[in-house]
Amino acid sequence: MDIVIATNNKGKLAEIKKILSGHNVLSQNDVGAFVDVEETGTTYEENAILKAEAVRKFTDKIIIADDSGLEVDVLGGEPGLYSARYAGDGTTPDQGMDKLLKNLEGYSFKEKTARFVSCIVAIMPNGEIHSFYGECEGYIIDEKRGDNGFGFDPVFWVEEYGRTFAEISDEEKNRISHRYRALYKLKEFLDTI
Ligand code: ITT
Repeated sequence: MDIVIATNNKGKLAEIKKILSGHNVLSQNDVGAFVDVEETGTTYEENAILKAEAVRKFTDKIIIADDSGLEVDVLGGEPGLYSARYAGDGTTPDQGMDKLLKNLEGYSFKEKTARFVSCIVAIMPNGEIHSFYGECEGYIIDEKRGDNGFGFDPVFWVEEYGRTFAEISDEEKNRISHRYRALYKLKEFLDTI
């Protein structure tokens, strides 16, 4: 099955390609969709739909988009929906992590529970929309560790491996991640059609 991924995030694209390896996965650029939508939605699902819809005029294949975020409990769920621009528009993931570590100063490790959340939306050629969710629980540590992955991976520590998402391999992350869990549900759905 041909599937087009609506994202400008290279780390995300690489992950999705690996997880959906049984399918022919194309990037939005592969179908000439050089778009970058404003994420004005008030939920992950709304934002994922905005991204997928923007690619729709370029292809009649299945389009999927991910909207995701990191929710930290003692920060009331922040940065959440605003994870990509936590330190302001146009800032780097490194700056986002610096802001997060600063806001979490003084909390103990055990208090810094957090989860990554992913909403994967698939828009089918007939316009039907299907949404799938995945979560992964962990803790925010007080320094950046590891070079793999992207975004907040260096500060997100998971009990399963006793390491951060940036210290484990792609294969290890793709066994437990929020995105894997949402994509697994998408894969099950695609198997039924
Ligand atoms: P697209 O919208 O083009 O897909 P984006 O990076 O802007 O790319 P989001 O709006 O969904 O994507 O923002 C999600 C942010 O949440 C992302 O930029 C990271 O900061 C963080 N994030 C989500 N999943 C992550 C993961 O697996 N590892 C690390 N950080 C992640």
